[in-house]
Amino acid sequence: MIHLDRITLREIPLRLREPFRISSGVVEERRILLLELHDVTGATEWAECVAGETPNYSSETIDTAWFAIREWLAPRLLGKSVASPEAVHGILERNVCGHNMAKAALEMGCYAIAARQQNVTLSTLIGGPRDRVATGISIGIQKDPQALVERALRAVSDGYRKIKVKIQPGSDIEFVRAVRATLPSGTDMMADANSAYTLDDANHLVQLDEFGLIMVEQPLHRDDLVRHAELQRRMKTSICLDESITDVARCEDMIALKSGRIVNIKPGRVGGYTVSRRIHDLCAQHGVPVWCGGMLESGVGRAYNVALASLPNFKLPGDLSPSARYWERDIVTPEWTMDSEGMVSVPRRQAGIGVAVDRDRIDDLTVRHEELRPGAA
Ligand code: OSB
Ligand code: MG
Repeated sequence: MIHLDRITLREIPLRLREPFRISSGVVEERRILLLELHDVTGATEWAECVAGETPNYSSETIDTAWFAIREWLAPRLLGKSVASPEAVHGILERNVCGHNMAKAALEMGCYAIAARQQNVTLSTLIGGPRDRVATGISIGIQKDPQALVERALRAVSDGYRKIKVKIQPGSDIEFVRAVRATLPSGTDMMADANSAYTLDDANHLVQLDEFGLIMVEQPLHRDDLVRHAELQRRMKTSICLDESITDVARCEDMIALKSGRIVNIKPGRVGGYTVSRRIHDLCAQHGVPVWCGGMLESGVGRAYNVALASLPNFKLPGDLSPSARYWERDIVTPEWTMDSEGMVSVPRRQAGIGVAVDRDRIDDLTVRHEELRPGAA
């Protein structure tokens, strides 16, 4: 039983160690939205809303998420008894379109509260058997191929098991060619376009086939499942969908239409763990591998992604880089680390999200704060 009596929202700025550029924009400083959920039993847990600063990846931003949580979503949970975290998705979904990242933050927070109550870690609660998860890196668009090559070589020597490079028109074929020519042969590589192309670019994109990429992620617009299917027919390289897969039905459509062969699951994008697990199971039934994407989360959001990636059909390395790849200092203890084999350990000792959150540091960093209580909205 989950019965929340208080949810605290906070915004903290966290500067990235290096700017992260994708085809639709660049981020230098993340505005991290943290939630602290308080249950009447005394259980508390932290969650993170992964919405960005601007609506370039999805229509949500930290500010729309804050509003949606306060006005529409948190009031459905505060002061109410909910039988299990599995029930939360339906409660938040009813008559509220979209706002998946806002919904996910609350919903996943409820899973963590349930884990606390049962004195288990998140991964145990959701049935993830793995003790370590394989990790890849997502490298932003660089100024020239040489800069990208240097960055990718460093990542391989750090131990990353998959090298993903961001591409856009003008920074694509020659960039990938340079990296492929330099990395040890057999290194798993992929490219992510974040919807930068149209079907008119099909002949151009087919040039990627010569590099043996394990996949090309989201080449076309998020709504273009039919056009992705046409592109997939023309390309040897497997298409992986990210932005397009916002719920189970979109994933069923991808499979039926053959719009792609691999799915990037980001729990924030699909509204939380319940839908993530359904997509995971659906893909498993159809032999479609999935992997866990990232949204430049702090160590709090990372905990949820790592636990999710401990499920068995997460067959490919996730964008689950350790804390030091993003931040001078993370907000959790211990910080997330990766071993020389490119593996991140799934926490098994501490109940809930499995890492301690540095409250004093968060207090120092907080630039915006709001307490939500039952009946207040
Ligand atoms: O498309 O996967 C993406 C970051 C922000 C928005 C979209 C994406 C990304 C990443 C970052 O690739 C992955 C990470 O968190 O390391
Ligand atoms: Mg992506």
